[in-house]
Amino acid sequence: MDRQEMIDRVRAEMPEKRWLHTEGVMATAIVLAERYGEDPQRAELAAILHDVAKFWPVDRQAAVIRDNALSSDVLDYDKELWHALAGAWVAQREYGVTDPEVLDAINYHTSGRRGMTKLEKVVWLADYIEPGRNFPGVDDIRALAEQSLDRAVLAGLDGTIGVLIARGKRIYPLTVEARNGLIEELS
Ligand code: DGI
Ligand code: FE
Ligand code: FE
Ligand code: FE
Repeated sequence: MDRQEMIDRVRAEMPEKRWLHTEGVMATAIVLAERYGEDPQRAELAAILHDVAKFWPVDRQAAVIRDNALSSDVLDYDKELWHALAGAWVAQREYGVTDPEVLDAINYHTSGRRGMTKLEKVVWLADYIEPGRNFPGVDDIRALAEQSLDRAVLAGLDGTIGVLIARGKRIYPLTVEARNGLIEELS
């Protein structure tokens, strides 16, 4: 499938507002990839597809996870986490993506995980700081992203975990592991 056909198909899966977010993630992922020595084309490919399942009914997201024996422990945690696993599966099965690192970048774009690859960090951070995001603190992380990929991802994880704690929600263990791993990498 060529790039434009993929873009047209993904765009049709979501409201226009979410497509604009995806375009922001694509552009930001390319910039970060160039800055930190990752392949911009692979970063863009993961970005195009990262939220492909975001607007599916949650039952359909859960069915993909359950029926294909993906990490089913995620079904015990917030539904916001599910579209990432469903998206990676769809990227492989319906969009013909074969690059395992691109598939992992989609799969872990919400939770993160310990020992994230550079490509995973680039996509995770691009999702967090693309120009359409405007939550408190995002400008500080945009500034950090110019200095250190690891420190910016760590700050983003701190932000997400802080919001989950403030809302009284549980934290998916891979997110805690992602944060612990980055602190170890940085020390
Ligand atoms: O799909 P997006 O909105 O672009 O962003 P995303 O895929 O990073 O989803 C982030 C949402 O997931 C964020 O609002 C917080 C929520 N969430 C719920 N539980 C967890 C979680 N995020 C992480 N990283 N870990 C969790 O345990
Ligand atoms: Fe997402
Ligand atoms: Fe995210
Ligand atoms: Fe996103």
